[in-house]
Amino acid sequence: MLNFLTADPEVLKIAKLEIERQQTNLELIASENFVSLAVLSAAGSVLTNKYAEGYPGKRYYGGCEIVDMAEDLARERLRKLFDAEYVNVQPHSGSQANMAAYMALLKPGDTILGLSLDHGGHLTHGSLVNFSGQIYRAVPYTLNKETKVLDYNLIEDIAKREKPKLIVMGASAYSRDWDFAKFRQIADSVDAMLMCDIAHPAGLIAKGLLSNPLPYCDVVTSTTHKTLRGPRGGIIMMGKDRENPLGIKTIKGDRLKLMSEIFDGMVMPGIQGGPLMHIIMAKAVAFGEALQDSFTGYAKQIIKNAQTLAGELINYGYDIVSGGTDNHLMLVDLTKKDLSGKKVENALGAAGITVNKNMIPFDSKSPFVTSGIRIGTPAVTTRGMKENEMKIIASYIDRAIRNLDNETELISIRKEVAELCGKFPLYPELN
Ligand code: DSN
Repeated sequence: MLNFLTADPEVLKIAKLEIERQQTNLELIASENFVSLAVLSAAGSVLTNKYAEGYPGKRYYGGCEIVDMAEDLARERLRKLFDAEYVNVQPHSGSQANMAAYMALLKPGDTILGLSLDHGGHLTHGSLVNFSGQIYRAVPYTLNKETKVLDYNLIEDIAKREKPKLIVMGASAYSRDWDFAKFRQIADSVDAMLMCDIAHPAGLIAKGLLSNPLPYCDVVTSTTHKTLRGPRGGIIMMGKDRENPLGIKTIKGDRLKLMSEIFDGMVMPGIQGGPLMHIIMAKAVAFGEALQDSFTGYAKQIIKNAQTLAGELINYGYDIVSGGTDNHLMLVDLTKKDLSGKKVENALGAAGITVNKNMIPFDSKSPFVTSGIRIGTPAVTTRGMKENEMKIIASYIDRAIRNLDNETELISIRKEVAELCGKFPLYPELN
């Protein structure tokens, strides 16, 4: 693939450096993964050349017969993967999927309830620095102060007091499973619509390893590039058998058509123009991969790895928020160690271990400093690493944190990290 970049040495150099960085570092950012060469090829294909505003069979441009096949294939595979009734594969990102969902269901000024950003929520779940907190009246819910897990009584109290039009579930840094039925009950008790953003655990939910929100939600959004291991992008889905959330009376069979028109129309022309057809084809490839039985083994291993890593870190004396993990990630609370996430992120970076600093619930430090780091296992699991490697990684993390200011020790860990990575080759075809 890089052969084609030889005419542009400046870009070739950047591409080579990034391949090398990915190959030689331990990628523990919970929202990242390594796509297959097939996904990479589709994302780099000639479909990037095609304008295709509209939807299959109903485009504003000629010459869309072939890209229609790509989008139909992506839609069909995604429907199958989540047993969904309605899907839209055009959102360029998770944020745009969320924006389209909100704009389809809400009016400016309506109240939304979402998990607070500093308790693991996402910017688009009502943060004041994001459109979601500026266009809508956003009220946050938080985790329980003692247990650091979702507190359904608290959420119910907030919902009863604030009467939201939409309750948003989902998180970017929460390691426990969700009781979606309980949320539905809360939403019904205040006549609210219910949405879930499954960007992080989508691949685990698709394989039945975590609770599935589709039967309970009016709409479900996701990205495609985290545990789902596809290209960067967003999707919107609706499960089967729910009434339409806007309460418009339909006879059975019309619901899909109506909601498709509402959500499809809000994605394009509502907030987007031409879809990224190369990315949609790459999504089709990734959904095809996720449908295979082997993906179940991969998804199971992500969770086993996260649980092993969390257990090891606890043994080394670290606090894991909520005491452990049910999914692909964990939040390490550094308060007891009197360290900031920023300092630890930098030290681990110097040791060849990539993580991100992250607020912990009730954090006293700013988002630029933080009292925690977030660690995830999807990418290292893709490399083939298992429980044994998680134990080694935990020991590296502990050593690096105990030697934050010892450059020689950090460089020595970095060498060991590169050796470990060398045993689990990544993209050797690109060398
Ligand atoms: N930036 C993503 C994450 O890291 O979780 C969410 O958008």
